[in-house]
Amino acid sequence: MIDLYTWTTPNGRKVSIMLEELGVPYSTHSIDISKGEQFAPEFLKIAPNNRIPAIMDHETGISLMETGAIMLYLAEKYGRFLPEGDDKWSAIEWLMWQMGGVGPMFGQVHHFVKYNRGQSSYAEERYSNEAKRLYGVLNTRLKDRIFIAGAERGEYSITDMATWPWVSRFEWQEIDLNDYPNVKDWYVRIAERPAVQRGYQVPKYITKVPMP
Ligand SMILES: N[C@@H](CCC(=O)N[C@@H](CS)C(=O)NCC(=O)O)C(=O)O
Repeated sequence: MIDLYTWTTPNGRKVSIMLEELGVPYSTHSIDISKGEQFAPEFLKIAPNNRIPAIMDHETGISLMETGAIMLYLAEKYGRFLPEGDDKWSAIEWLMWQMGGVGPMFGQVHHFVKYNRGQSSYAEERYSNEAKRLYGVLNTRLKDRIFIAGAERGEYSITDMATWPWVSRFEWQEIDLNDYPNVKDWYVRIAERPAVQRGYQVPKYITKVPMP
């Protein structure tokens, strides 16, 4: 059994969506980051960076923080959602793009544009422009593909599951998905998956999956 420590955020949803896609049993533990629960000593034992999500796999005794590591671990353990051969590397390449680009930059847009508008016009402009650039990169990547990585037109992988929850906050980012039609099609394709709908509502229901 896997214990998932999470909250209703893009990083948390990456892992709950993957666990739902895998269809494996897991127990959810809410870590309410608005109440500072990410700093509790018990949580820090498995998540020393005091960020959600984290997992504890009681079958193997392995605990992990950092969504990139968690998703690669689950993909290897269950033999799913990571393409084989050379395509594995394009999946990892774009997973790292998400981890190093989309997550941190979109996160800053949420911080400065959604929650602290007016505090720093430089930061608002800098991170909004960076987010738009990243949407453009993804739109180009999806020009002839239905998923981000994988053979031919692509195959659904951890790379999509890692990126999609950040795009699901397009309204917070003041992004009109009609400006990025390939991203919009990809977003809707994934949003319609039942496992994604379920994983989005972990650890609790906040809103419906946003649709453009
Ligand atoms: N690189 C980390 C980022 C995790 C992260 O930033 N999580 C946020 C929620 S999306 C968090 O726990 N924030 C708590 C805080 O800022 O104190 C990962 O991919 O797991």
